[in-house]
This record gives sequence, structure tokens and C-alpha cells, in this order.
Amino acid sequence: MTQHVKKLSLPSKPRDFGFFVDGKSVPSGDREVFERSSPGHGVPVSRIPKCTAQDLDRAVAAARQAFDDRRWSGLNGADRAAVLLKAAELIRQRQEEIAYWETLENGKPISQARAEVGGCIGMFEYASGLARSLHGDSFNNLGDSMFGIVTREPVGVVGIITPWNFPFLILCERVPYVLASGCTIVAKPSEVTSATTIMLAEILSEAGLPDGVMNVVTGSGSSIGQALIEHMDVDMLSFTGSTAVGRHCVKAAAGNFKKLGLELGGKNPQIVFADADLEDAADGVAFGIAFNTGQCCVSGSRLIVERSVADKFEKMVAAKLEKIIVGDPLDEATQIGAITTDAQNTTIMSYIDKGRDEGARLITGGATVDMGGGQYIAPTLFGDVTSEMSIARDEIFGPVLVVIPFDTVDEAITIANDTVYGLAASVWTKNIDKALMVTRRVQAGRFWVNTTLSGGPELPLGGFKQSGWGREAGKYGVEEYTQLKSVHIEIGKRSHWVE
Ligand code: TXE
Repeated sequence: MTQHVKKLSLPSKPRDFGFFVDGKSVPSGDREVFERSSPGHGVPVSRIPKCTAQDLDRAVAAARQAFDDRRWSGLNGADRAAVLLKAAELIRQRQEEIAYWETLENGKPISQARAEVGGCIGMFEYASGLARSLHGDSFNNLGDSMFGIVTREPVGVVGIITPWNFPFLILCERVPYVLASGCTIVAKPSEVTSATTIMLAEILSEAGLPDGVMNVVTGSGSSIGQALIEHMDVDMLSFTGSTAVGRHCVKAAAGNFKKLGLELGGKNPQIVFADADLEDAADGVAFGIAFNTGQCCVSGSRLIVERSVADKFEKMVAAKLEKIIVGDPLDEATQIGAITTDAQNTTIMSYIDKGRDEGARLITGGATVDMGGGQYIAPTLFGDVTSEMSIARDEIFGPVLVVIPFDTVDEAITIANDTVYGLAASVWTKNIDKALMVTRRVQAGRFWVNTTLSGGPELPLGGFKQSGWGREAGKYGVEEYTQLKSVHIEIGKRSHWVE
């Protein structure tokens, strides 16, 4: 592990952000304000309003009105696509600014933040095509007197609740697809990373999105988030966050039976066979756990490795982890930055203690890193781990990898599936039979063969088991935000029931 000093500078004073309703930014006024400090430095960088229940009602009413009067869903797909394409162009123009604020509030390295914003541009561009190609079905085989069509209609007002680990990326895996479907939005970002969500609302407005189609409320999960999931005028909720709050959403959605999309936790396996390219696999495994300091729902946090190469491979991974550049998020050279919240820092360190207490062998890392401010944890590897240990079962959401050896393909699959989660999985092997067998039998919504953490706008993401409901992105992502209507059309004279 190497340490670096920062290059970009911090803002001289915290920036004030307003929330966004009906096409306008609303300043905090006399509302309480949440001040966010950069997790990499401990310096205040932004201030956001704590929205009230009335603010939420206004935002939902604006989204309702914009949906009901069809100012967005009534446009043709080409017009909706034009707005999404213009938004992509404006994001490109503001890429540096968005990346900077993402880094300041989240603590991720600036180079990574830039790449993520680049990925978001692609989401908007891809979804613009979907706005034009979304279609239903027809049934011309119902006999001469009947024609059937199936149409897709937008669900309505969609609430989007996002977490702090990828504030802009997770938002952009949803917003352009929701807009492509014709729905309207009330988004609530995590209270610690709200800046870039507010920026997206401004960008969409500038791109020509009609007022009221995209609204943003800010504040805590327990107050404004809870009110959003319970709101009787919200037709669908897309929630990304912890499994505990996801469960809560299921209960709250019962009020008006709102449709739910849930992307929750993961404890994702990385299965490495002895016949893999072990150099590649070691690099991929290190990337899979350390990227975004392991604060990814799809982090590869369980290394399930064939016993015959386990010792050797463990050392290869440890060597990679020790070379990762942990540093100031504003430094161009940094590969992993700060842990995003104090609470998350405490959680990760408590799991490292648990690992030691449970009898796992600490191979590397296991400690905080002093950068003179902010909170940093060295990439950590535990050997001699059994599937019963909490470090093997719980989502730690930090740079902590556990090694579990196996002897047979069946055993590898059993260990991989021995979790309540089913979000993602990777397999590393040069044997096509093993790769396919594992891909078929491991329960995960996203799968990687000889790679990890790849993604893009085309392929959907989402979980099996307790990792969630529904899929985001791809054509499937747009379809999630639609509902089907079947239309039966009688042709010619009706044959009468009452003569
Ligand atoms: O998530 P929360 P937290 C996991 C990860 C992490 C743990 C806790 O294991 O350690 O969750 O993180 C909003 N009604 N993931 O506490 O609380 C909240 O304001 C409505 C995995 O930050 O679930 C934020 O906008 N909303 C995950 C969002 O929910 C509520 C990413 C997520 O916060 C709410 C993040 C409520 N009652 C954490 N309570 C992933 N799958 O990537 C909170 N929120």
C-alpha cells in the first residue's frame, strides 16, 4: 500500500444546495440544514436542506400533475429521446464538476468518479434509443372477429431512493430508463451525498425536460425517505440500499400496493479454479473487493478457491492488495479513497475485530490508515475462514475479503450459494464446461466469467433471493417502469348474447 498527497483543492467554504420541485431549485430558507464533510478530509463541503413533509407533498403533487396531464408521457418517443440525448451532452460538459462533487461527498478517487460519470452519459444515450423502441405486442391469430394488442404504459409517479456508495451512477442506472418509459420522478438521495442528484435535476431541466417531471427532495431516510415510501400518490418505488430498509419498503408499500423495485445487499462469490489464469484472477479478485473501498453491492467479498492452489493464490492476492494506492480522493493517482461514513467505518472495523475473534487468520491489512484527516482502511484479507463465520456471511461493505477453499465443482457451487443473497458472482477458469456449469448453477442476477464488476447500459442488474426484486438498465430496465394493458378489438357484427 502506498500513500499519496492531494492535488485538487477543497472548496474554501461549504456550498449550499437547494432541493428541486416543479422545474425550480428551492433554497433551504428557514428549514434545518444538513452539513456534509468530505470523508477524505473531514472538512465541510456542502449543505443541503432537510425537506419537510409539506415539501415532499409538493414534489409528489408536481410529479402527479406532470404525469396526469401527459406533458411527458404524451410526447412521442423521438421527443423524449431528444431530451435524454441533450442531457447526455450536458452531463459531458459538466463531467468534471459532477465528478468533483461525487468525490468530495463520497470519498471515492477523482479518476474513478470521472469514469463513473462517463458511464452515466452512456446510460442516457442508450436509454434515448429505448424511448423510441419501447413497444407492445399484437395478436393477429384470434380469429377473423377479434384482434388483440398489448400496450405498455408508464406506471406513473416513481419514487427513487438511492444510497451513498455510487450516488450518481446508481441514479443514472434508473432515471433515464424511468424517463424513457414516460413516468415522472421524485428522487431522494442519501443525505450524505445529495449534490450530484440535485445537479442532475438542473441538467434535465436545461435539456428541456418539462417542469414537474423530475423532482428531488433531500433529507434523512427515517423522515423524508420513510414519508416517500409510504406516500399514497407514488405509484412505484425504486429503492437501493440495505436489506433492512428494503424489508421496510415492502411493508410501507402495502398502503397503496405500490410497485417495488429493490436492489439490496450482496455477499458475492469469486470462484477461482486451479486452471484459471491465476495472474488475471488475482488482479480481478483484488479489484473486485477493493474497488470503491469494497462499498459496492456487487463487491466480490468471498474468495472461493480450489484447495490445490489456495496457498499460492492467497499470497498472489495479498501482494496485489498491498500494492493498491490508498490515498487522498482528490489525488489523480489514488486507487482507493476514504470510507464514506463514520458509521460505515465503525462497521468495517468491527467486522475486522470479529474476524480475528472468530479465529480467522489475518493475512494482510486489518487496520485504519492515517492520512492526517478523514477515514481510511487498508485492504484486508482473511484466511482460514469457514462459512459459519460472520465475516463470511454478512455484507461488510468494506475492503475485507475472506478466503474459503473447495475441492470439487459441486462444493464450490454449494459454498457460493450458501448465502441469503444473490446479487452477483464471478468464476475464473479456462475450462468452458466448468465456467458454464457454475454460471448456470450459482444463484446471482449478474455473472462474470474471467472478469468482474463489468457493466454497462445494455445488460440488466438486480438480485436473486434477498438481494432484491426487479431489474434496472437495459430494455428490461425500461419495461420495469411500465405496466401492460391488453386490448381486445372485435371486428364486424357482434354475435348477440340476448336474441
Ligand atoms: O443504508 P440505508 P446505509 C448496505 C451496506 C451498508 C448498509 C447500511 O451493507 O453497510 O446498507 O448503509 C434511505 N425509509 N448498503 O445505512 O439506510 C437513506 O436515506 C426510506 C447496500 O446508508 O439502506 C438512503 O437514501 N428510506 C447498498 C438509502 O435509504 C430510507 C448501498 C440507503 O440507506 C429509510 C448502501 C427509511 N426508513 C448500503 N432509511 C447497495 N445495495 O448497494 C434509510 N433510507
